[in-house]
Amino acid sequence: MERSLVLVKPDGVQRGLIGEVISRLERRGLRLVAARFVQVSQELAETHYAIHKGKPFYDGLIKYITSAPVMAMAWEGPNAIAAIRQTMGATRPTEAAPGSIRHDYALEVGRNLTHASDSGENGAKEVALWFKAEELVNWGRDVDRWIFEG
Ligand code: IDP
Ligand code: MG
Repeated sequence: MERSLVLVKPDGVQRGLIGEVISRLERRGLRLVAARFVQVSQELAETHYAIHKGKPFYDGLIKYITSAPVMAMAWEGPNAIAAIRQTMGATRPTEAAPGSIRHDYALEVGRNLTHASDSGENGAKEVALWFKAEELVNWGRDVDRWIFEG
């Protein structure tokens, strides 16, 4: 079972796409673990995007993610990392697969609506950065056995 941080970034929130993102992840069969609507601080933004520090788009990225509230969530499931990144689509919306969120709703890489963790290890790290342990809900659904093979 993998976990991923998912953010509906400020553009997604402003455009009323929180429900669309949640709906697509639910429909995929993923299980929600935690959710928090939050105005991102400069400090959290810099820690979250530390790997991109020094890149030409870094300052714009920090400005973007702190510009308005985001919907932060943790989702889990088998192959959650690959499944969620596929549902989001490639980083550049014009390279995102048809039917993915970034393909269907976005045009520019700097306004690409969502964040999803890129590995199981980073998923665990990012979920721990954005949520306290007591905010993570351990639960099961009756339908899990029809979605999760194991
Ligand atoms: P990801 O969100 O698909 O994992 P990353 O390469 O980790 O993509 O980049 C993080 C975020 O930084 C992207 O989602 C996008 O918002 C922004 N970004 C990445 N590359 C560029 C760029 O060339 N110009 C502007 N923003 C960028
Ligand atoms: Mg990334």
